[in-house]
Amino acid sequence: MEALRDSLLAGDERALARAISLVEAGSDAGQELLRGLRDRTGRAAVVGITGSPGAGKSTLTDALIAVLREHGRRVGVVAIDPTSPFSGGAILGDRIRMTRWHSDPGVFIRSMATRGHLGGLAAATLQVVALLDAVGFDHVLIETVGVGQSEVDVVQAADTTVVVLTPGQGDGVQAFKAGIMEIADVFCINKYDLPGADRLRREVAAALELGDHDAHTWFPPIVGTVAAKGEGVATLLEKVEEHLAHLGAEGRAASHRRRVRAEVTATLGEQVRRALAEREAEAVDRVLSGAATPGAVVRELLASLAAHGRADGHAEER
Ligand SMILES: Nc1nc2c(ncn2[C@@H]2O[C@H](COP(=O)(O)OP(=O)(O)OP(=O)(O)O)[C@@H](O)[C@H]2O)c(=O)[nH]1
Ligand SMILES: [Mg+2]
Repeated sequence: MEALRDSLLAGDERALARAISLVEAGSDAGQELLRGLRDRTGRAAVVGITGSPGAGKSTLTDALIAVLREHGRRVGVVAIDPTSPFSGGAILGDRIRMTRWHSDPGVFIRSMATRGHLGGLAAATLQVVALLDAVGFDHVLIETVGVGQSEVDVVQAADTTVVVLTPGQGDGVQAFKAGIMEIADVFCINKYDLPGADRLRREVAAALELGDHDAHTWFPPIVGTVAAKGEGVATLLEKVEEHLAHLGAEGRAASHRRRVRAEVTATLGEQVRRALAEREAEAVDRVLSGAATPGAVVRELLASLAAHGRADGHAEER
């Protein structure tokens, strides 16, 4: 582990790939490695990129990497592989597009499968972000599908959340419904080459005007992009940087703390969920027969969690 840590901090890419696999799997070794690196986290700008399936998030991420590389920034990307039926075919496209960065040591891209994490996807994602942060990536981009569809809440994970909308899909209206207006720090209207883009921009602007804001609140800017051609992407990055500057050191520290809190909460949820899964039938039987209340069943569950000392949530796997 010591050797792995040293190689990691020396910028060894293979060591990074190995460390990420350990962390992603939720292994004890990975957890311990990350613990020893925690004091190095909180420096990267963590940017969430969210939007409906097919909105162009991956294309945009790729274009953002290009601009960030022009500025000499090191970029880590964590993409949650969508397994939804809407976007099942996109993964291959992502892989092909992203391979152009393979030979660039300043870029590290990790696609997270939605299965196979002992501690759950949300915790694993946040931990991979923390690792990329610790080893010195300047920006860490998280790509996930929209709020409510994803197991990973980008709002809790990111310093800055970019919401990607596209014209002609009723996306504008959907965004208002899904409460997306509240989570966006920056709006990106992608596929600006398609009809209806201007109208969507006006709709979003009008909706934003309705909210209350004063001189101190951040007013989310709206940026039009054609990600497929890289158009507008430099402006999008400028707006992201402006938001990061608006947060300042204090806001960034708060957001770093929120990220760790989300990690702990996700781990808690996963452990309780697993413990319950094991004893669910028994618990339901006892409530059904009147032998116990749901509250009592949960208290017993938590007591047994504590008694088994499953501090890492996967003692049963060892
Ligand atoms: N016309 C147009 N098409 C675009 C633009 N940006 C991306 N696309 C296309 O939109 C499709 C989906 O792009 P992706 O980047 O895979 O979208 P995504 O949001 O990552 O999709 P999922 O990860 O499956 O949710 C691809 O065929 C892209 O080529 C754009 O600015 N204009
Ligand atoms: Mg994608």
